Amino acid sequence: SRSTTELEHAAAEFLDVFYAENPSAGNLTSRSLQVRAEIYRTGTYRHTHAELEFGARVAWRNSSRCIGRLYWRGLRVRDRRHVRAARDIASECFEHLVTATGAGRIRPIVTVFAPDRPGEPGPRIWNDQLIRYAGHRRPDGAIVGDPQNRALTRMARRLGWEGGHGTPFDVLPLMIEVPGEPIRYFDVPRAGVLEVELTHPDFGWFADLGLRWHAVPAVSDMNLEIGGITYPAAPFNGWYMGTEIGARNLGDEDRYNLLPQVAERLGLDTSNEITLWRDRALVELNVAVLHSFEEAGVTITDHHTESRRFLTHLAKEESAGRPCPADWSWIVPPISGSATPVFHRLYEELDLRPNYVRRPRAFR
Ligand code: HEM
Ligand code: NRG
Repeated sequence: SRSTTELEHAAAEFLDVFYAENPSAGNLTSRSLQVRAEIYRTGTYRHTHAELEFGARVAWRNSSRCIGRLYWRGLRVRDRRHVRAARDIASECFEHLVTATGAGRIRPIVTVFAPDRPGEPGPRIWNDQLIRYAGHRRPDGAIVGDPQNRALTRMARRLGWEGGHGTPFDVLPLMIEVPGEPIRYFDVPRAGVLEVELTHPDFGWFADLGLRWHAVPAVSDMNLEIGGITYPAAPFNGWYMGTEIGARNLGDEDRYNLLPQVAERLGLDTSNEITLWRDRALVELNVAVLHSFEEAGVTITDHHTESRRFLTHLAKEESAGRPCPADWSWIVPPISGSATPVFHRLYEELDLRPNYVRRPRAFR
């Protein structure tokens, strides 16, 4: 059938890359024949552990929106394809968080659960990250918490979740769908959620804002695609770049929207744009994030360092004779873009495989 032919092509293309980059792995021809036979017989094929590990790493290498790719070879791959029950998937996700957190020395990890097979979809995690803060709607219509997670919060409530204390930083439960079963939710144990309380090196009042953020960003709503096989549950994490928290999560108007409050505490004139109060508040928020993570001994990177590392990565990929696709609009940091070297050049835009591919939201 057409889809079998497409799978054969995608598998062949992946195996070519795998054997080209792993000369000691053995013989391309015999593995290719074996895979083709397996596809004829079963409509799919099973990656070896080495193929899965390499595929997950190259998927990171090919993630054109990621500035953090210099260390792609260091990704730790947890092969959990055999784990099927929702409760066990949840436990593995929690163990992923604990291991990745490493008491603050964060390690990049991906946990790979069962792939989609013909007539037998794999499991799905509904949360877009393993750790997400609830967005509660107050009676007066205001949102307490992260407005971005309103729909996810509603979803959790609909499933029967009664947790949360109505604070701005209530961690949502993990929602897991195993095909053929109703979706279930599982509270994330405290041990899996390291958080950093935000203080500012120069302003004592900053702590009174009561801000915090979690240490580990663990993206869980992207399909890992390797050689034509789709792994719908493959949560991955690295560490944060400060701007993700300080500029976007805390600063965006449709997120925590903190610029007006911070500007007011700084004593800035917010009645006139030419005072650049937004920009000054943004910088101080970002100083607070980097300072607080550093003090707490939690791995984080700043956008200047990370931009330079990314250019090192580009140079390394070039000398390896590989294209390195990058999306300028995601690579350039959301503050001080032109003060970083990644701003001053253009990039190849290619949609390569293996890759992590965002899947459309299943709920609203
Ligand atoms: C996106 C940094 C590790 C895959 C991003 C973004 C940043 C970033 C700043 C843009 C996010 C945004 O604007 O919302 C880093 C850093 C890492 C790291 C500092 C430290 C090790 C990883 C790992 C993977 C990965 C381990 C996968 C194995 C991706 C993908 C995106 C992305 C797929 C695009 C996400 C999307 O489309 O929403 N990364 N990253 N990154 N990163 Fe990384
Ligand atoms: N901006 C999102 C996280 C997206 C991915 N960023 C990373 N990935 N650093 C946020 O939560 O702010 N990573 O795998 O490290």
